[in-house]
Amino acid sequence: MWGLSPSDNNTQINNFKAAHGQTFPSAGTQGGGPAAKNVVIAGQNFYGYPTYSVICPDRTIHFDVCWPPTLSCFNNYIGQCTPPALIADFTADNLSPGIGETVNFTDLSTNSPYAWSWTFTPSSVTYVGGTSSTSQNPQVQFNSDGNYTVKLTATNAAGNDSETKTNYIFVNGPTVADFTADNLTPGIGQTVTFSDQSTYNPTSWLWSFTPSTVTFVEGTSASSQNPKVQFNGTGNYTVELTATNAYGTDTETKSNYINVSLYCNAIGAFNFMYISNVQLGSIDNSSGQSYYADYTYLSTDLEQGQTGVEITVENGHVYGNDDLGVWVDWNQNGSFYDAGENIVCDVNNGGQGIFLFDVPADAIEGTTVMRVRIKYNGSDCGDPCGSATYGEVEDYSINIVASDIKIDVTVFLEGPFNGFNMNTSLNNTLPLTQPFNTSPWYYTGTETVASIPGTDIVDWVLVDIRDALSVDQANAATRIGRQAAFIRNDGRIVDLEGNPILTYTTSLSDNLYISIYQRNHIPVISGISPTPSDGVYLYNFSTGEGQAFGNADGHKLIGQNVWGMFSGNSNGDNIVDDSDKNINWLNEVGLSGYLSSDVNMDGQSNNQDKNESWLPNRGKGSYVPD
Ligand SMILES: [Ca+2]
Ligand SMILES: [Ca+2]
Ligand SMILES: [Ca+2]
Ligand SMILES: [Ca+2]
Repeated sequence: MWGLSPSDNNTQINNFKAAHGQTFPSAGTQGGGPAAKNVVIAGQNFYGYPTYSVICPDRTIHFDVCWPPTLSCFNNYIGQCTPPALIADFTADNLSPGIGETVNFTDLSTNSPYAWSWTFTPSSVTYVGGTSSTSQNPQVQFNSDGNYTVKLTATNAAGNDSETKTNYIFVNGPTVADFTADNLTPGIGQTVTFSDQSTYNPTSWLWSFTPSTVTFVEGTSASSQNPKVQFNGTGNYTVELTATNAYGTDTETKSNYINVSLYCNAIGAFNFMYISNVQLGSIDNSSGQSYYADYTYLSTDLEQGQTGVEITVENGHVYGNDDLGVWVDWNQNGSFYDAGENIVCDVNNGGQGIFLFDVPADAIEGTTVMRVRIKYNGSDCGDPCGSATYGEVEDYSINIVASDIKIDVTVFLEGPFNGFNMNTSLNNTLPLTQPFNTSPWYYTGTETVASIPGTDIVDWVLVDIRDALSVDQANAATRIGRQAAFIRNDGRIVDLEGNPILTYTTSLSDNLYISIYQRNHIPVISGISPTPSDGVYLYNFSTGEGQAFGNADGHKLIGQNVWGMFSGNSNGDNIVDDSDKNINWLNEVGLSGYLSSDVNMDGQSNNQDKNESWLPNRGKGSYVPD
């Protein structure tokens, strides 16, 4: 504390204080005035009445220094005081500049410094703006990236002081690309989050995966900083990140970084709620708590398109808020995340019960995996992957088998139709192996019989089933089944044993259409799609015009309320035209046997076939979509 007698006129005192940067009140008084305040000498409060004194900051004091109290008078005494110590300090206007960017340093040292010395470690800096290492407020550019430690030594009359700020300036340079992932061994379809670890604040990113069979999810993309990625195949994926900032571009490649397995890992924990029993089809498995248990050696068959399948899960230690989730990998891609694969999702409901689900018609045939998880107290039934704090996960196998389509079809052939039923003149001459392995059918089926299953058999037929939204779309590409069968004299199509139901091992997505081929009649396709009754699609082409696509152009009224397939089509293609006569008929006319041009199927090829069957139907064509 500097002090002057307050008895001096205030102007003089204030001038003195201002000249010396003094803000404290002065102390002391002329004799007879009030006692000095806040003055302690040698540990004792000072109660004297000094006159015209100078009190130094270290509280040494000079009495009666002069009269009158003028600046020139006091200066000598003031000079005898120890000057105030300095505290060095500084700041900078940018702590993370780029290389070559100018940073302004500002001296904040106290108590009137008059000299400065700046030191940068490392020393690779350039002073600009006419400043130098001895400027009070230097302007500095940094020549390389990384951390710089800054030291200022400032000096005043009392001596000097240093302030060192370690790694005070971080200089951005060209980015160095790097990254991590939160799961290096995901299952197919499990989401992996990548985290950019590139240095020096990159501003753009480009991720690439090899193989490229990945899907960016949750709104991220190949140019996100932290993309979320699902892997669509098993095996190793190499991951590459190219990061760019204002100073450069860098690429980090991690070879075989992600190893994708067929099914993700999943596990629960703690011996509270657990799966104590699972029943599905032929599976009935009781178990204790094992956090994760692989029961994929247990399998049950489910049919494609099967509806109302019942699954029962029991919880060995029920808490009211337990959750149950069941997933089946219907498309057998190793992931439980596909649409429709979470077949049971029961939340806050004891984690057990009996549930119904449907097997998708397009579930892939063969063995797939079902995952069951019980966990505790969530707002969802859990994730098929990963760990839960409580509960258990169990895996089972499901064998998806094709569903059967059974059809019972009646159709008449114009050629052998006699007004009541069909003649069986060819029964003795029918081949024992299906006759459609030639033009135009090229059907490669191996249907063979030891003997014709009945004397009422008229001929072989070839029966397609097609799966389409409408009959006009039911082209050959929609065919889901084809087999050779026999047609009986009452029009019923029978299998190789003579049973009137044909079974196809396949499944249907849309509508079923049935098309019938015979060697020398025009093929037909069902004009409407039948619905099954007791599991059998019943269809009778003969009962009406609309029963065949094309109506009266698609088939023919051949008797009293009986519709049948056009005859005259010797070569079995889609039209009755001159080639049926000029090639097939002309080659065979006069012969007997199992003949293509014997279109009335009486065992002989002659003028009757040409004149009564071929000629009236000449120009008729098939409505079966190609
Ligand atoms: Ca269990
Ligand atoms: Ca799947
Ligand atoms: Ca023809
Ligand atoms: Ca004939």
